[in-house]
Amino acid sequence: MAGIAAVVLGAGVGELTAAAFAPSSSPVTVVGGALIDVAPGWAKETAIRLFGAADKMALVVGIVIVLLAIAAGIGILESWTPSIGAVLCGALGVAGIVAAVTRADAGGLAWAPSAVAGGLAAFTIGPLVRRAGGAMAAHGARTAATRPTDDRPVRDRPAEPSRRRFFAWTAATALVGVAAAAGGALLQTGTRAAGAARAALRLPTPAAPAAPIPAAAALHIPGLAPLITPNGQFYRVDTALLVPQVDPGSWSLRIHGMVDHPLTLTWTELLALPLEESYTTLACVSNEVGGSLIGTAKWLGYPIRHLLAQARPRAGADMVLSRSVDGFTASTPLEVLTDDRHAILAVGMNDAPLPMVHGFPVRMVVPGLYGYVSATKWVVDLEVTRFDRATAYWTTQGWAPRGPIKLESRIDVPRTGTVHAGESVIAGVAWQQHTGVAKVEVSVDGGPWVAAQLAPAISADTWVQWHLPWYADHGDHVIRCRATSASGEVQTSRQASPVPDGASGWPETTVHVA
Ligand SMILES: Nc1nc2c(c(=O)[nH]1)N[C@H]1C(S)=C(S)[C@@H](COP(=O)(O)O)O[C@H]1N2
Ligand SMILES: [Mo]
Repeated sequence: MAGIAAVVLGAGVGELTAAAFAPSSSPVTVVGGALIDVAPGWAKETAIRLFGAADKMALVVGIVIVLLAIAAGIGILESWTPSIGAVLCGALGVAGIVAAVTRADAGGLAWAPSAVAGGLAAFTIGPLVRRAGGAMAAHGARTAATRPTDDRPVRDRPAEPSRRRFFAWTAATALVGVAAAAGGALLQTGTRAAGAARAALRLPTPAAPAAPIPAAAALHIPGLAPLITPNGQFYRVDTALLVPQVDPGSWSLRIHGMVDHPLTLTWTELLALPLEESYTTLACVSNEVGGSLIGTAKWLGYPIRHLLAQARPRAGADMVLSRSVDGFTASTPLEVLTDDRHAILAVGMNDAPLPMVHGFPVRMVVPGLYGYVSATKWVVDLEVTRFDRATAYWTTQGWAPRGPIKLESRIDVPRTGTVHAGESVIAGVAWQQHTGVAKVEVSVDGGPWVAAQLAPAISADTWVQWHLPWYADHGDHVIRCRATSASGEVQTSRQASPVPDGASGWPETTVHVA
């Protein structure tokens, strides 16, 4: 208990120190961030699959549990060998400092929170454990004193005050730690300039508004994913344990590397440019067949090709390495950013400023590529380079350096489970961004492929909805679907898992009709 109390005090005050002086360097956050970076790709995939959007919370809870277990162990060691506790707490602090200063967004005071945490725990653990020792010795004396030979009443022994004092000190120590951590959390939310700036932000009216969506594009079938994904429901995938807080006032984007005219763009300059609206469906390479790591939004932004034209890439360059404020990188083929598609620096998502978790104030959106090679959030740097010279974050983990989105489809209705017999409907979505979908077919119980009715697409850069009336007969049924792209490719039945370049295979739903 003494070990846990000392470490809780240190960690709590460390979190508070971070909130006040180095918001991106809280001890738990930097350790978590370092773990995310060193964890093998399969571990990250498993975490995303198991916990989904709660993966970060799960990691924090895991770190806290492991830390408390270590703290208890240190307390026990200290009771055997005095002073070893201080050394071990100091070592924990040093581990935190190393994690903090090696983070990409480490500031000058990055070392401070973990130094405070380790130092405080190291100073507290010895005295606390000695109190525990005193309490235990007194308890031992009391136990001995209750033997029949001792006829004094138990309450007269000096044991109780010393035990009670130990518990009081331990509880008080831990409580101060918890209060400090809570105060830190409050401070973090209260002083976030980025959040305040976002709340006050009015996006400029688009110079080129998106064409209206064809009325028939949205099918409004219960259970079918909405054509436009509301921001609050949009999937989130990133390596950021703490959502980066980028104040637009201090944001700038550097374009450099193999270019004739390196340039820097500020927030005010970006907002003054003629911004364009476009609908693009974003998809994650980790999306399993039938999975939900995909969504469509109306984005507001400025075409990256215009900025690259100004910077003038040199001959031989074939890639743009985009970098986020927290160090994440993505490798996007240069030709994709210079052709005429809506590859943009986005500032708006569905008529609102980008939500914090989706990259406020500026992110990239590139139709046709998976997010890990194109959709850098909190983007601050574009380096024009070559695929044989630079390697992006996920490519170092074994994912493909280029990630064109595979032709895919999904059955949303009916869900796996029980369906009522009679007139029914099969419906879903299909996508191959920047190529478009020409046909979706459905096969029930391995029977012939039947063409579904395809709703009009918003554009080739978005998913399309489809549906097929179905008379559901009693019994068990297997429903499959497959799409054909606008260029004539038929969605492959070959099942592939997401690593290294995206899942493939026909989606399948099994229903029991009753
Ligand atoms: N800075 C940063 N940007 C990032 C990532 C990240 O980890 N860090 N993940 C990418 C991946 S893998 C995907 S699929 C998309 C997801 O974007 P969303 O969270 O807005 O849906 O963001 C991309 N941009
Ligand atoms: Mo992703």
